[in-house]
Amino acid sequence: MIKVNPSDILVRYNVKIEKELSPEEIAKELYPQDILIRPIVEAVFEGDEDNVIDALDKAINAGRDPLSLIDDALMAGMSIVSKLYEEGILFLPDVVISAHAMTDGIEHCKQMADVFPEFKGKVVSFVVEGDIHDIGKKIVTILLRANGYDVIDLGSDVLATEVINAVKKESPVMLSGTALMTTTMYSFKEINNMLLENNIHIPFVCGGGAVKQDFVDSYELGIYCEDAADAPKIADEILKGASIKDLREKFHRH
Ligand code: B12
Repeated sequence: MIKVNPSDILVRYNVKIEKELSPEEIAKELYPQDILIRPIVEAVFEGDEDNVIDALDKAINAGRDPLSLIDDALMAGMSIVSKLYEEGILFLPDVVISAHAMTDGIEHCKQMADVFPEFKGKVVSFVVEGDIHDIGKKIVTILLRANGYDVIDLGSDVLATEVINAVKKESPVMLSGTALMTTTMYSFKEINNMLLENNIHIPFVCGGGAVKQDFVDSYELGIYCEDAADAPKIADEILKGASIKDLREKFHRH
């Protein structure tokens, strides 16, 4: 009987045995190298609230600014989750778990940040009717509060009439709206029209995943904004007297 050495066969036919990578292994490739940021990103990916808080504390104790950790670490973790979800590698329950861990982390960063005691002005923030995606709105709210604004946060899935009532009651310097879905963002137009019917002409800053500048440009009070960090900058410009036209000039992409 002929003796066959299996490894010779593999060499001869150049067989490459491929192993499918797990979501954790794929994510590891995407984690940042910074030794303080990496554990936060990893904990958000794993959806482990306790580890998120522990890792945030380590970074804060080492001198990192709690508010910049929202963008640099918590958002970075959620971006990896979003990417793998869109590629079909993760599923909705994974996203929910990570979103909760991220939300806890945002709250913790908010508590750890030095928030200004005096208010510069009021802002009303909300997520449109039918939409429960509230992570971006939470970031906008925290950054505005950290920059000295009194934010009336109406929450998510807010009816247009509730928004109008809050604006009438609070007289904010600006209205901040978030929509993450192409089906829900039309609420912005409805709110714009209701504000005009009530003769209210405040800047209505609109953002969130689904929203595009062309769309926001199509209604009178709209100012498009992609980055939460621009919200306090816009509010500061409004306090200096900038008009909606000025704000579009300054913050829209040309
Ligand atoms: C997390 C998530 C969820 C979580 C939400 C948890 C939560 N509490 O928010 C859960 C799992 C619950 C969820 C549910 C659903 N989701 Co979802 N979800 C996502 C996901 C993966 C990430 C969204 C997110 O949080 N991004 C991070 C935040 C920080 O981004 P952001 O809100 O855009 O905010 C940033 C900027 O836009 C800006 N910003 C936001 N608002 C404002 C406002 C102002 C004034 C300014 C200046 C800036 C600003 O600031 C932020 C940072 O700079 C996206 C995919 C994606 N890649 O976006 C899908 C996605 C948004 N979901 C989607 C869908 C379809 C759903 C469901 C219908 C799924 C289902 N079949 O049930 C439900 C919707 C339920 C509902 N009625 O709302 C779709 C929407 C498709 C579309 N274009 O219409 C997406 C795009 C996924 C996809 N590709 O299909 N989802």
